[in-house]
Amino acid sequence: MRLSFKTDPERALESYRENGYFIEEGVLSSRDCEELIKAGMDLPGVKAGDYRPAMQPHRQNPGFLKGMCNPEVVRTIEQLVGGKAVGLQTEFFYGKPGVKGFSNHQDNFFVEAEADTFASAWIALVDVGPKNGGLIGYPRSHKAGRLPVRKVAVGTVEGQDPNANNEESVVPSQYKQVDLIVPKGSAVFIHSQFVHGSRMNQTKDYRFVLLCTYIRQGAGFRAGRYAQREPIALQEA
Ligand SMILES: O=C(O)CCC(=O)C(=O)O
Repeated sequence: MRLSFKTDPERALESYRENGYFIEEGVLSSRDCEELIKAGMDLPGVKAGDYRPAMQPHRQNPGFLKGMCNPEVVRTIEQLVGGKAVGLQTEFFYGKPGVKGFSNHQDNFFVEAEADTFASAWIALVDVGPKNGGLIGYPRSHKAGRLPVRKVAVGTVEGQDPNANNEESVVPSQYKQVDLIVPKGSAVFIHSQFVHGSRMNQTKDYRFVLLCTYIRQGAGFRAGRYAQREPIALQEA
């Protein structure tokens, strides 16, 4: 049987602490996924033809908080950050066919929190794997501390987050890349220092994902000019 926070939270937490990430299946129902996709497709930006990920979409439609405040996600996140959590950011990814992925990065490069106070839940709203813009990760890389970055020559990519390809983490050679296979409705819990990126979507279908990030209540973080993070109370709208 697959390891799960639902049935064996201690071993699941151990696995997260060892690897820097954990895939929890069956977090959102198919209906929840469809509702979030519909909410994403109803945002004014995409209606005007802008397929860049929608940053903080809950500020336009509080319905996105249903994903962020999912009780199972919040319960798990509070184990990962070691106490009561607040949300910091929602981001809805369309993953338009052909769009280039994210360069390798540690989420904490952007957020500058204390390492163990900050974690993300990357929630797949469709099945996601290497062909359709899947995540790439480097198991145990969260133990390497804050890694240096180098500039990448790609710059802004149409249909992608404007900060996705400005720089990339320099990953020490002992960490080996793996592709994460994430069924629809599953959450990938990501440690603040876990190096990850994503592949190009080579299919004809959109790759819908809701990314939610969280921090231990009271811990420091960088608001950021683009994301403009501020604490979000974790009560369902
Ligand atoms: O969904 C993706 O393509 C990658 C997103 C990501 O890693 C991030 O926003 O931190």
